[in-house]
Amino acid sequence: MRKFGVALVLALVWALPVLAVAVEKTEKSEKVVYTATTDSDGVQRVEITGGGYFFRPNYLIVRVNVPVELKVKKESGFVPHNIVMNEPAAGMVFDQSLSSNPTVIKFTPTKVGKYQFSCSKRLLFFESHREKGMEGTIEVVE
Ligand SMILES: [Cu+2]
Repeated sequence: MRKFGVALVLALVWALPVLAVAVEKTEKSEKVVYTATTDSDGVQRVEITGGGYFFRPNYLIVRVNVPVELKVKKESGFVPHNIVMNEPAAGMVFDQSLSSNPTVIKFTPTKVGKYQFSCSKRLLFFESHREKGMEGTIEVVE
C-alpha cells in the first residue's frame, strides 16, 4: 500500500510538467478573431502583433475587393519573426520581417475564402515557429 502511494506521488510529479506544457500550448493557439471595419476613406485597417509563439489576433475577417492596411509589429524580444502569406490568386502575397516599429502591409483581397499566414522562422532542427503556434487565417468574405 505504501509502495503504491509512493508510485502515485511519483506519477503525479512526472505528469505535472507535461500537463503544464499542454495547457500552455492550448493558450498559445487560442483563436482570437478580429472583424475588420472599413474606415471612411475606404480602407480596412488591422493590426497584428507577433511574438513567441503567436499572432494576435490570429483570425482576421476582411471584405473582398476592399483595400487592407495590415499594420504588423513584433512583441519585444530577440527572437526574429516574420509574417508570410503566399496567395497570389487571392491578391495576398507578402513576406515581412517583424520589428517593434510597426510596418504597414497593403493589399486588396480579390477572392472569397480562407487563407493561411504564418511565421517561416525556425531555429536549426527545432520545431518551426509555425508548428509552435505562429500561424493564422485571413477569411475573405463578400
Ligand atoms: Cu516567428
